[in-house]
Amino acid sequence: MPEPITFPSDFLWGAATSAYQIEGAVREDGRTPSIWDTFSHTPGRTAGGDTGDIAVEHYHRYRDDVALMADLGLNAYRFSVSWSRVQPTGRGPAVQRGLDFYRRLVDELLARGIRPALTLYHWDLPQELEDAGGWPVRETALRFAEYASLVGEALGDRVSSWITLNEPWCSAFLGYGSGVHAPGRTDPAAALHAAHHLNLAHGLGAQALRAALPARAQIAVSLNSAVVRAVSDDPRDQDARRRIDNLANGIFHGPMLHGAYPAELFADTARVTDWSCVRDGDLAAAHQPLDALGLNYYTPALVSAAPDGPGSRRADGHGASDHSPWPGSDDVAFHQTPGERTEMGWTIDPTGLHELIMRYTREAPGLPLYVTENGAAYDDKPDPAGRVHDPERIAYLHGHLAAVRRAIADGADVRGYYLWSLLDNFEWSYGYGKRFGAVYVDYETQVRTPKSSAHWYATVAGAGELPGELVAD
Ligand code: GBH
Repeated sequence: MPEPITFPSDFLWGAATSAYQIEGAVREDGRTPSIWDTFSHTPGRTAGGDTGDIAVEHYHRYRDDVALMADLGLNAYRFSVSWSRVQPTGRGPAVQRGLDFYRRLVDELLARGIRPALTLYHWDLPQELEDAGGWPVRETALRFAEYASLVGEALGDRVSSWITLNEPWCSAFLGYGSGVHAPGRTDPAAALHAAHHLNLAHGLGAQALRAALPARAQIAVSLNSAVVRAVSDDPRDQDARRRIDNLANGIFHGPMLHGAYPAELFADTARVTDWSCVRDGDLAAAHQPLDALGLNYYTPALVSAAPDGPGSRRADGHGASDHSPWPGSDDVAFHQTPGERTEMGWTIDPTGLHELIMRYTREAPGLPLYVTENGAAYDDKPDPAGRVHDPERIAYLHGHLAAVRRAIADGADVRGYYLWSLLDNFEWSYGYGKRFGAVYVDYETQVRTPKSSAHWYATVAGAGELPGELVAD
């Protein structure tokens, strides 16, 4: 047997969720619709017309869910706040009942020794703000800063890890570019403007949090942080790689970490927008000191120059849309990375996670890193005895945690790992058909059953080490 792979003793072993994917209770205690309520209720937008109306009823079952986390030995939990639950119109004073829910949740976590990490924005913009223009308009960034300050004031005494935005790439480019996410718009210029205003929102939000929170609080952002590879060394393929990398990574980490967009981005997208939305001082505002960086990783991307010119792109794993989420990149083709895939069709490649962590170790020297999401969807089903065996997920987690440990050995400062996801939940445009949970949810009864991967993860978290080799369950 190879030696077990030991992690630092203060490593955080967590799981992650987001508000719209688990809470349900969408009309309770003053909550108003977000863009995801509107989108999921629009025919044809989600698989089977699924919505988050009920989801996994976490709003009412949060106590049991926290108890479940404690049973699994987790010492960290990343969740998001529903903006329209605490500030229904996206403006003005907070709704106490909304804030009280998160206060109760956090108190429950703290009582069980689980460290909360709070994400302010995981894609659920209050519909009223979308009606006023959404992320493509500047005002939304200012509203986000106000919201950040309300939540910071209310929960700063008990939450010490804060994340401004989750995966702004998805908000901008899936929401306003390909339209497979809410609000479902397909306007490449709007998508780029949304990206800029998300950068601004992050910076203004971080400033607002800094003012509202005690000094010990940690402020971070969770980026998609894609791993983009080219099919060959051919300069045309390398150029395609560089452009997609800038649209996936540099467009956000440039302003947030370095106070500047990648120089070539403006030229690469000149046919789409003149970038007049960028005003003096915006990049300085986006560039706020951070205490940590969150990386979400699922699968690498593989690109080439389109062999037959613009229009010959292939599907890139973001659901069916005739519209590209990559503005100005019609001459880039996306390829399937070879290898085994999960139920999402995403290739399993732990080397991508190692590569990503090492890249951000160079990009942001000295900044502690967290893997704020990583996980896999499989077609899980209970056996006749009611147990759920998911050896594929165990293998996925083992491979990716081993990659994290290799990165630590190579000098990366990774402080924790949040498995996506604690529970099976509403997988956005895929609805309830794709199960990412370590815990199985029966959507008829809402009964939770930890899968074998949950038991495996509990053992790993408890020991602080990975078995040296995978033993089939
Ligand atoms: C995350 O999004 C979300 O934060 C979470 O809410 C969601 O449930 C979870 O993942 C599972 O989907 O274009 O070739 O680079 C992940 C969205 C999926 C976007 C992988 C980038 C890479 C394919 N990401 N995708 S590529």
